Amino acid sequence: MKITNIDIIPVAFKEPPLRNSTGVHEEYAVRNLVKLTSECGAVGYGETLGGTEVYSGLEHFKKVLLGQDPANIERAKLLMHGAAPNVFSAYEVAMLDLTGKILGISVSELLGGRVRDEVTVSGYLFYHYADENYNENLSTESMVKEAKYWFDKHGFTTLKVKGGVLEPAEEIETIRGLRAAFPEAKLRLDPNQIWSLTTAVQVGRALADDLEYLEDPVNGIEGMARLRQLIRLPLATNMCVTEFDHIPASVRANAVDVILLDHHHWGGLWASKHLAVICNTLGLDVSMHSNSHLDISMAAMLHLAATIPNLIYASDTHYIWVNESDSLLSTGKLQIKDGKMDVPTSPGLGIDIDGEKVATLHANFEQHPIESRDDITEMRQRNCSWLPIKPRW
Ligand code: GKR
Ligand code: MG
Repeated sequence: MKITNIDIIPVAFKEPPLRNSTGVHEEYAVRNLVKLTSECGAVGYGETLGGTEVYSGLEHFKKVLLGQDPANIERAKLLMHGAAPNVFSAYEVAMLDLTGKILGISVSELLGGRVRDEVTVSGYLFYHYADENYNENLSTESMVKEAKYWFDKHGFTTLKVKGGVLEPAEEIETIRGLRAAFPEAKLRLDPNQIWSLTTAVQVGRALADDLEYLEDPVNGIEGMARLRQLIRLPLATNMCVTEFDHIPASVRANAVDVILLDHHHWGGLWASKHLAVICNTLGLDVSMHSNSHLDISMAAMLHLAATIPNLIYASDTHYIWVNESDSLLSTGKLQIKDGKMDVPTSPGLGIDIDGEKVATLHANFEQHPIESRDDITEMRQRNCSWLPIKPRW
């Protein structure tokens, strides 16, 4: 088995103007797709972050992977020494997809087998401005209303609010509104490190009985460690522990309870599985992080989640914000029912990529060749006095 051709395909898809503590999402989100072809004509896909830096990294490592065996991930990792984790992960997913298709087994089977056939996902709620599909949602009232819409559509049992957008007192009200509207739901709040320690203590104490965990309320391992001594809510992170080298310091400082896996950022599916084992050994919990993504990443996330026994939390995904018309799949978007997604079972990632849809999203990219995501500049188009102040409150 040999990789005989590699295509790197930048794509762009529409997103609503979702708010976060940094600013607002641009009209288009970008991703880089990897398409590997083997000597027998089989094809495997990977997906990773968009932007020119990642694109150049993917292009750079083409030459070392051409002619290699897609089943030999460890060898590829050595040959790609120095590759950014988000570059390696795209190749790794594509190699697993390709190998699975050639062998007739799924990626989750290649990763050791499924411990679950469906994955619980959280309903990822954002405050946002209005666009052609959504009314403005910048208050507790509109957030609860929109949560009801998503709940009716997908039956989520866990809701995550992207916070750090409104005054902290208003975000406390939002969580209380969601708690009243969804008494059974598990709730999370993630203000992306925008609060001071004092604010985080106030919010953490006010919501002590309402949240399953508080995600990245304050900056850094030290900040999280100090906060952890002052509130009783579990603390989760995808911002202060983002590399294997961060784990010892965070454990010594007793900084976090939950580390969010993300195969794009941690260097692939296998690396994420290793992280889950390390967390288990250290008595830490794992959950799954998400950023704007398309169907290939969704499928990879499902296969990964299916193989991690200690992944007891619902996995985050931005997938609900992808328009049906932007799905890359011939069958349309993967479904979320009762807050769960089926893990695809056919060979490889188990999804059927429609080449014409890929071409359409690539054409979108050519019209909107975004070099790197910039929520701050986008926010300044709406509010020229906006500055990326941290902490803001
Ligand atoms: O999409 O605005 C966003 C999120 O804030 C994303 O960029 C984060 O990476 O959702 C993510 C998180 O911090 O959990
Ligand atoms: Mg987060």
